[in-house]
Amino acid sequence: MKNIDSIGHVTGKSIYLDDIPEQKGSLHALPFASSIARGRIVNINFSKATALEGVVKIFTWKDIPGENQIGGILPDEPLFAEKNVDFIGQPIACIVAESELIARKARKLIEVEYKELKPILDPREAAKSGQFLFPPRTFQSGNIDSSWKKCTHIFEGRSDSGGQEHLYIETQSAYALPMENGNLKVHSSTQGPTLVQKTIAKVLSLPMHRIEIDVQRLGGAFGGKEDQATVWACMAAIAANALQKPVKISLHRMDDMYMTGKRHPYTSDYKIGLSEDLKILAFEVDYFQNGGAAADLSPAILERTLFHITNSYFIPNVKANAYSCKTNLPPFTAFRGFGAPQAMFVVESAIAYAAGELNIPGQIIQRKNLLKKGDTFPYGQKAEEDNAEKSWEQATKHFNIPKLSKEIETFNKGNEQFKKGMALMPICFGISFTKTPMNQARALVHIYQDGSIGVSTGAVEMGQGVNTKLLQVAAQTFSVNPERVKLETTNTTRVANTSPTAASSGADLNGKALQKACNALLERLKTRSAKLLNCKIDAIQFKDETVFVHEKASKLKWNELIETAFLERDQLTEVGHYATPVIHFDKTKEKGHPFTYHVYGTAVLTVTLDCLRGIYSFDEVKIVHDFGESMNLEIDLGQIEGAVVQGIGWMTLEELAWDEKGRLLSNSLSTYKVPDIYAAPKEIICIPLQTRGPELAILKSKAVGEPPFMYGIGAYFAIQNAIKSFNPNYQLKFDAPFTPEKVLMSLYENKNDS
Ligand code: LUZ
Ligand code: MOS
Repeated sequence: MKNIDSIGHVTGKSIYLDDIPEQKGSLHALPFASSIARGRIVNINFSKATALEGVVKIFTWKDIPGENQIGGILPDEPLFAEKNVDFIGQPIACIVAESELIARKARKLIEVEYKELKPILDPREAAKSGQFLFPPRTFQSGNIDSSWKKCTHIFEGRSDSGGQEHLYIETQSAYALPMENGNLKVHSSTQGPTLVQKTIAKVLSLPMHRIEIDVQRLGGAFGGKEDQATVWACMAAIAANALQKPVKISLHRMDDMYMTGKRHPYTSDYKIGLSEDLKILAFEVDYFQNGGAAADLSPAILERTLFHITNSYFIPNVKANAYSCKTNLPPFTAFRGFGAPQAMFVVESAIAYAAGELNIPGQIIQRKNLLKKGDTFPYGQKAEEDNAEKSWEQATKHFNIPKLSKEIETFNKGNEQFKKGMALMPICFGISFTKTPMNQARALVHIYQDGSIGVSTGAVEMGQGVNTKLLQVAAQTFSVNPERVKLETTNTTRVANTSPTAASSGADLNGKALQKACNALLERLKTRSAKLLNCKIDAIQFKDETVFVHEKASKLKWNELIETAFLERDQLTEVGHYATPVIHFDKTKEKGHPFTYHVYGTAVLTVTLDCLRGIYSFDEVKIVHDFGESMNLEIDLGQIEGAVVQGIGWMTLEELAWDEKGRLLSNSLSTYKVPDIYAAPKEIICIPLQTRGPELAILKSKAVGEPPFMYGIGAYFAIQNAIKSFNPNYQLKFDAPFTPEKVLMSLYENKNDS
């Protein structure tokens, strides 16, 4: 089954927010933001801007009818700054004009006088002065203090990873339309329609039922539109409500880049202890998350970091403290992996450091410590599968890693200027929102009189192919031609109280709800069929648009059955509600069973370094991945390829830079480098691990959105291994991204034979 959007996308016919035809009289909104990172607004003068012809109104916090508060988890984030500003890019006002161009001209005419304070940008500095966004959390298992005595080898170090710009192709956008009786309809490029609805209701002081959110599809999101689509939708809604005119906002790329939050940079201290035979006995870590100026999703992200302390390893004694540090940068937010990649980079750093000190390949320590079925994670859940070891073993065999290692060794012996490096990267990622109540979804299914089917769910299509998977679920459950099924827009009046499409769980949660709705309809149709065919209900089956009785095809076809059922006044509409069973978590003990299941896999990455220039290219990424039983391998492989390239980008090229005033320097695509086709690995091969998928995954097909991102972490260690073979005096460092500049410096640090 091909992605149902492929043709629309390549022909340019797919509708994104900015393609929605504008109503006559539509106005355009443009945010005006703080140009200092920390301080007080002493005076603002809007008079020149307001006087410009075509400017309709400039909105500030004073124009908010309800609460000036948009914090999703903690109420610490105003929509518009009142007296104080906490980051460059923080909205102060919103200019509404007859065109975007006029709004831009007006923006230049706003005069602000600030009283500036020195910003805090560094999370360690924030931690020293006790600047946290919320209290720290600690996860513990075993007994860390007594375990150090049992260790033969103990190593300590530091590991840092940088942030990451989402760079969704479609920037943040919303289009708000006033409806009759003071109601509002808002098109929003959001992963979380209900969050947008709820927050607009709050800032307008209206009940939620007056606000309708509609989402056709997003041009990418990657977590950047889980919470942070709300800001812009609120601005459009406030203006549309006040002016009773349609108002559109669509951020310019450079505004989007400097105003919105990104992946959290982390800086961490670790201590790792190993036995004589290289079992990791103890692991202790302090994570300092750079949270930015407001909490946003940081509490949930910090929690997911703590759920991934040990990646796919079993470590009996663990202690981890996690701090979310308040800094004067835009609130950092969800990004594919949601804090887990940051944790995994730390444990992989610790293993690489130990291996370096012991002068052995990192793979030996990695292999010895892989999780087995029945092993307990630090948070109390037990591993239910052996897929960490299985994927490692299959990767070793399929890709002949011993031979690959030899080839690399030979290559490196014969080459002065070019060196190759290899790394293995196992992953283990927990599937479910870590906040248990979010693991629910609903679906609404109509069968029309002619036998065609309309499906609404809470899932948002953002290029990941969730609509195709949902269409498959409906078509398969009814056993009808997929062409009979249409996926409707995601709309809060059809499916209410949605969780954001996030945490890799859009297809699982919404697919299960959809299955339930379809099955309820099927039961009714079986009853009708049994009456028509004069047989027992149990004898009825549906196959290929035909009603079967005792495994034999009857004359009754799907569309005739539906037509008759309608004339007999059968109910042809159903809703399905799904709440994931099994999961629970006790925050007072930091123990429980938070995940429905885990996704595993092993990647091997190889890189070639140009040791004269410090540049590199990835030769191949070869993966054995645990899909469960993939319901759509093409879509899943698309997710793998995209995630691997994005993960490699995070580890290598993508470097955020701010100056000491907190100004984003990497504020455009000329200064912020994302992987292009040349930076992508020359080859990505992915072999499905032979497993039976879990019942709790939709059609036993495991969630695939985030886990493969973390294969990219191996890129760092592959580069590091190549550097080691060029410069034996290189001191191991764990400070991602490993940009060509850093690689070049590492190649020649303390190099005495050149
Ligand atoms: N979003 C969220 C997520 O709200 N909770 C989560 O656990 C999560 N995990 C991954 C990505 N987004
Ligand atoms: Mo996400 S990081 O919005 O699944």
